[in-house]
Amino acid sequence: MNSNLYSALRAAFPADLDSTAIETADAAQPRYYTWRDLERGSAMIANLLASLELPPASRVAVQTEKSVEALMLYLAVLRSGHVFLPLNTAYQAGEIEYFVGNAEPAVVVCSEKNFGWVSTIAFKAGTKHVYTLGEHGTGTLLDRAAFQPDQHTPVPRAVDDLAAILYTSGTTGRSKGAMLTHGNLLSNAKVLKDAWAWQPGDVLIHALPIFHVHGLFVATHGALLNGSKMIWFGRFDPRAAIARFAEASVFMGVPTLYVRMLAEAALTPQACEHMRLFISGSAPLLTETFNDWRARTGHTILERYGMSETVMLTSNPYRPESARRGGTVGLALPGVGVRVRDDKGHPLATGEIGGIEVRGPNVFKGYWRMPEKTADEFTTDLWFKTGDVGRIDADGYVTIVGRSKDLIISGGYNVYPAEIEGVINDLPGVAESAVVGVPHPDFGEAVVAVVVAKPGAALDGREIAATLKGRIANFKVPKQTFVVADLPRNAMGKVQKNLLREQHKALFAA
Ligand code: MCA
Ligand code: AMP
Repeated sequence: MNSNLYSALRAAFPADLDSTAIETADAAQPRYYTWRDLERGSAMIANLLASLELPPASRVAVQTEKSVEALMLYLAVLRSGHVFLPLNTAYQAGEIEYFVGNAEPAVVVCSEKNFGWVSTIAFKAGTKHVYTLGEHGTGTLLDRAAFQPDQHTPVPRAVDDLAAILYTSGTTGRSKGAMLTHGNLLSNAKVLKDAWAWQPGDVLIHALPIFHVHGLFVATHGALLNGSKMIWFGRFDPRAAIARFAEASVFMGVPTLYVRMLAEAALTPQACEHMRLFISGSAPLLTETFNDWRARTGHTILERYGMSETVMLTSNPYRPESARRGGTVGLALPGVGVRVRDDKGHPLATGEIGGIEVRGPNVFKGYWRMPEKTADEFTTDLWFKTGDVGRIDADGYVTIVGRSKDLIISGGYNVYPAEIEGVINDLPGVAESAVVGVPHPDFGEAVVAVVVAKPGAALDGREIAATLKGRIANFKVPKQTFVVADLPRNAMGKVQKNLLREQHKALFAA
């Protein structure tokens, strides 16, 4: 049986292939892509990939601006049976060097402006093919694909075959590539189609980046598997998004998007009249935002919970709307097991707080070329340890109360303090550092660094941040950097990050 995810998505395309699948929203002149365009465009790229005669399951690493053509490239990689490796556009050379070195992609696709440095890194790592893809469909990828036939039969794939690798840092150290299979992605997309009651005529406003689970899988699979049109924003603009609510029915966002839309006077019940469903995830939605949204629009945001390793694992109910509980991430999705255990692996009673664990067809296959790390993250009875801490109440609602992993989530992007501390500690004159997350009215949490200078060295917080900008993705750069005489430590000598968080908690108070 062919379990290629593309085949399942293709089977859901509407009968009228000349109807609009995607309308772009941020340029003055919208562009319209039909379902046939998606089918033909992805076929041509898939044929280009086939012409390269790559070994099966080759990695195709992609760091490009958001565009419909970039989505076609994703679909083409699925069709061709290779493995899609999306990379955040904010990543700098050092980060890309690590991902490319680790994943050894056969093909790298980058934006035209980055071709010089990305191709240098890729060729050094042994990649044979580097193409460019610009925001408006320019670049060598489509130039070459233009000569390819526009018919392509998806390569048969088994449920367990890899479809994508998503890099995520997990608990410690360098990023690990979470290997997701065609079966993981399709089972989750089908479960969400039912759970969120996707229906004929639904239109999705797509305003998230397409290099992470939320925008790439949850949003696009949802629309494609329902044959639903997408209104496609390359960049999120709160006012422009609200202006399109009148033609749409579903919106998905990280909490920051909701906070930014709440600041717009145009957000009224009338503006939302046509909308059916607002979904939030990737970071905790403050109860305040949940309540404000209901008061302003009459709609109750449906919050769900997911991870790169597990796609979606819980969701608040679709119906009745009154069953969507603010501050909770809802119930385990059908077919997904969610449990809470203490740190010795003992089961906990209802309502008790412990580590959240998950199993099901959504759970990834393991970390790319890291069998020991993979084994560490699973229990002996093969449940995946999420690193999130929470409780499950008597009705099955899951509440996340914290994280055992040292992770900051800023505007929906994950930042691992250990990684930032490592980069800061390597700067001249730095003795040591501690990186923490503190509340931020826009990003939810903001990255703050506290740095100790070596004896005799003079350091400046702003200069440190400026240096970091060239080395790590912008969203990881501390919004504030303090230089201090020493870090607070406990009797064991461990840095007391809780004291730093407490000390700086009002830094960005609204
Ligand atoms: C941009 N900046 C940020 C962030 N985004 N800083 C911290 N956190 C961020 N998330 C930087 C910019 O580089 C800039 O720096 C400054 O902050 C202000 O930028 P601004 O123009 O406000 O940013 P923006 O371009 O409007 O982007 C904000 C954003 C974006 C729209 C909220 O971050 C975003 O699209 N977030 C969504 C992320 C996402 O899709 N996550 C899903 C992960 P400077 O001024 O120095 O240049 S998937 C996942 O988590 C799981 C599986 C799940 O459950 O979904
Ligand atoms: P990622 O590594 O990008 O897959 O991020 C996964 C992490 O995001 C999870 O382990 C959670 O800590 C967090 N997360 C996702 N959705 C939610 C949510 N609705 N509420 C709180 N945290 C969330």
